[in-house]
Amino acid sequence: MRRAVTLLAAALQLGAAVSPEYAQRREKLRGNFSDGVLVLFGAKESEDLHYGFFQDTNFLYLTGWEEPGAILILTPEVDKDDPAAAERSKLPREILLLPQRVPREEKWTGRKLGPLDASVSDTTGFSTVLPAERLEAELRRLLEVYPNVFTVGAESTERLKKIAPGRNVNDATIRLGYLRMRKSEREIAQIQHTTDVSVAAHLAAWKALKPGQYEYEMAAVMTGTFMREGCRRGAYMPIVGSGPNSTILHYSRNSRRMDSGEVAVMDVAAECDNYASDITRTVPVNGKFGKRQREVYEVVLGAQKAAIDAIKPGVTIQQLTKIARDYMNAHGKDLHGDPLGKYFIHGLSHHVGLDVHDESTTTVPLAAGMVITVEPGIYIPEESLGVRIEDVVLVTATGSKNMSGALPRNPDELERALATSK
Ligand SMILES: [Mn+2]
Repeated sequence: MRRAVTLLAAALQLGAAVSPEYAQRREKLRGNFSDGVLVLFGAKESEDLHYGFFQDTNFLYLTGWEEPGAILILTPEVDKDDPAAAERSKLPREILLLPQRVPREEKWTGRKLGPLDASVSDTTGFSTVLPAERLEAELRRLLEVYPNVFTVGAESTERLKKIAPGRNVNDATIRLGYLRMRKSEREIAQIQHTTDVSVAAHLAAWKALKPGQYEYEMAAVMTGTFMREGCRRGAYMPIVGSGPNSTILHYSRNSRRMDSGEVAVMDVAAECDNYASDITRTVPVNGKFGKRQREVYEVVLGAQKAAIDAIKPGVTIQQLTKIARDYMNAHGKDLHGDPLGKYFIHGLSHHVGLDVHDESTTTVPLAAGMVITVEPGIYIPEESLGVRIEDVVLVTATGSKNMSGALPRNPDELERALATSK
C-alpha cells in the first residue's frame, strides 16, 4: 500500500517523500526553544509570472516542502525538570498545515497535495497534517501551555500578533540562520553542483567575449548555461559591468557595449535545486590586461589569497576582512599616492546556501561545514576601473577548500583561458 501511494504521488508529481534530514533539523531546532511555539509561514502561490513559485528558504530548510500556502508549527523539546513537563509532553511536537485543495485553481497551477489526501503523511514526513484553517485553534491550544511565539519576518509577526494578542512574538531569524550556517554533506554536494554549473557558465561567456559585444550577451550565454543544466534561475540578477560600469557594485542593466582596453566584472551564478552559488571574475575584454589593470588585479588577487589562506575554524569574517584590507593598503596606491584599501567598499564574505546571502553575522567564528564567499574588490571610478574576484569557499577541519577553484583567477592563467577558448 505504501509503495502504491508513493508511486501514485510520483505519478501526480506531488513531490517525492522528503529526506529524513528535514525531520532531524526540526528536532535540532526544537532543542533551541524552551518557552514558546515556533510558527513559520511558507510562501504563498506566486502571482508573479516572472518567477513562478519558490518556497521560503527557512520553510524549505525545515520541511523540504515545495507547495504554496503551508504553515509549520513546532513546540520545544520538553525539559524533564520543567514543572509543566507532563502537560507539555502531551502536545504534538510538530504540525504541518496545508491549504485545502481548490480544483478550480488547480486548472491553472496544477494538482496540489491536500491535507486530507491519504498519502499526506508519507509524502510530507509529518505525522500530524491539518488543514490550514486550523491554525488559530491549534495555536490557541498550544498557547495555553506556552507563553511565547517565535516566527520569522515582520509580516508573520503582525499576523501572529492578531491571532495571539498580548503574547510576545519573537523573531527567530538569527536562531534559524545559525542553524543553517553549518551545511550537511548533502548540502555541500548541492552547492558544489551549483558552483560547477556556474563555473561552466563563466567559461562559456569567456569563449563568447570579444570587443564590440554587449554586456547582455555575456549574461545571455551564462543564463543559457544554467537553464541547459536544469537550473531554474540565477542566484541573483547577472552583473556584467564593463569599463565605468565595473565600478558599480550591483550594476545589472547589462546594456553597454564592451570595448577593447576595458575590463568586465562578471558576478554571475546559478541557483540549482534551491541552492545558490556566487562567483565573480574580472576579465580583460580584448583578452589581455593593461599594465594598470593588471597591477590593481594583482592587489585584489593577493588580498583574496591572503584571506583564503587565513580561513580555518575559529576565525571570523571580521578578521578575514581586516587581512584583505591590510593587504590592499600595503600593496597598491591610487593616482594620488593613497593606499588602495579605501576603495574596498563592501563586505569581504557572506554565507551561501539556500540563499545567496545566508545569515552572515561577521563575528561568528567559522566552523567546518560552513560555506562563505571571499570577494575582495577595488573600485576606482576616477580610473573607470573596478576589479572584484569572488570564490565560494568551504571551511574544513584544517583550513578551507575553494569550491570554485576550477575557474582560473591568476592573470596569466586567465588570459590563457581567454585565448584558448576562442
Ligand atoms: Mn557575493
